[in-house]
Amino acid sequence: MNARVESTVTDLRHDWQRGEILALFHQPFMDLMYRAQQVHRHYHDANAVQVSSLLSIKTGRCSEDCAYCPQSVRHRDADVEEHDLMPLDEVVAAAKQARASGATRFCMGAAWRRPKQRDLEPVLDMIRAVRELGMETCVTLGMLEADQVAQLREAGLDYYNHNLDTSPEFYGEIITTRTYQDRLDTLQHVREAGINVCCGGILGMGEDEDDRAGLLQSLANQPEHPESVPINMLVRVEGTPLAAAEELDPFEFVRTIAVARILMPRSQVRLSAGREHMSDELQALCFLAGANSIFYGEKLLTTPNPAADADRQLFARLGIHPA
Ligand code: SAM
Ligand code: DTB
Ligand code: SF4
Repeated sequence: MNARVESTVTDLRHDWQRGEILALFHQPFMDLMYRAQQVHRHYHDANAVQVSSLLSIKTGRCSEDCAYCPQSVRHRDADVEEHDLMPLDEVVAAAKQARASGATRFCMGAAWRRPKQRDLEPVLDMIRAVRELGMETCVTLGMLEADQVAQLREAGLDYYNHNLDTSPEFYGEIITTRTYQDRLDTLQHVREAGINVCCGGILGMGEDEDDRAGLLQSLANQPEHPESVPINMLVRVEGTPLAAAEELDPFEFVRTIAVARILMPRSQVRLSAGREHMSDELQALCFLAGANSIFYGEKLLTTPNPAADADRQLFARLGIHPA
């Protein structure tokens, strides 16, 4: 590797300017993919993809108004099977099934704005039980105070997922019930407690390229790069305000993954929601751009995901091994 390439792949920067990020987006596709691959191969096994599995442990009736989400209490026309917090034995059974199908991390999501103490306690038991199965644990429970984060840490939580979703400028078009700063505050509590941060966003919500660059800028310029960066393609759910959002050019999606890889070289970049509507070829381009993690299993939280069998076949065809 020549000296110039070496210096561009080894920098871990937290001072990215919007213009620099846009310049990456505007490179010819082949040049961008080449650079992303160089960075990717410097830090990661290019043929390994981490697999996580998701379970919605509490579904629906959330008091936030996220325009993309079928679980908001405001989106009554969205058809989700609402349920209160699941019993521990059902969660453990789902985690065992996920482990048997090859998942190494089990992510539990709850449709809360912020958990109450009586909500949190049973979740702590779930974290302990899933860890005992030898799996990594991740939860996404909404906003948290520092003392709640301490309890999660005590229970042995590995990752906390809390997304910035989009750029600071576009955010107000999508959510009005909490601010960008609220999210940054929760992320700070999580990071300060030493829990790995899983933080990303959603594309295809009507944002423009400047917003996609702004999302990546906010992610990369945090004091530390999130260990895991989920990039979701909007799942357009009937009954939500974004049900008829215009489809994003798939190459823009791939470009965003490539730029995320360049900005956050060490992070796991997850090709997250939206794979159900992606061809195998598009997913392969996402892996080539530097995505190295997926959600495995036929359901995300409330919407479908490709069957584990289909993913195993895709991995086999691409010579990818699960990590
Ligand atoms: N209530 C918690 C929160 O918002 O932090 C946790 C659960 S919430 C459903 C987790 C993430 O799922 C959201 O931050 C959002 O990025 C993603 N998400 C929700 N609905 C989606 C959709 N229709 N398409 C793509 N991603 C979605
Ligand atoms: C993330 O960024 N994507 C996942 C996970 N974190 C919790 C959730 C995707 C949800 C897609 C819509 C649904 O299934 O309800
Ligand atoms: Fe609630 Fe999370 Fe859905 Fe927003 S994304 S409405 S916070 S469950």
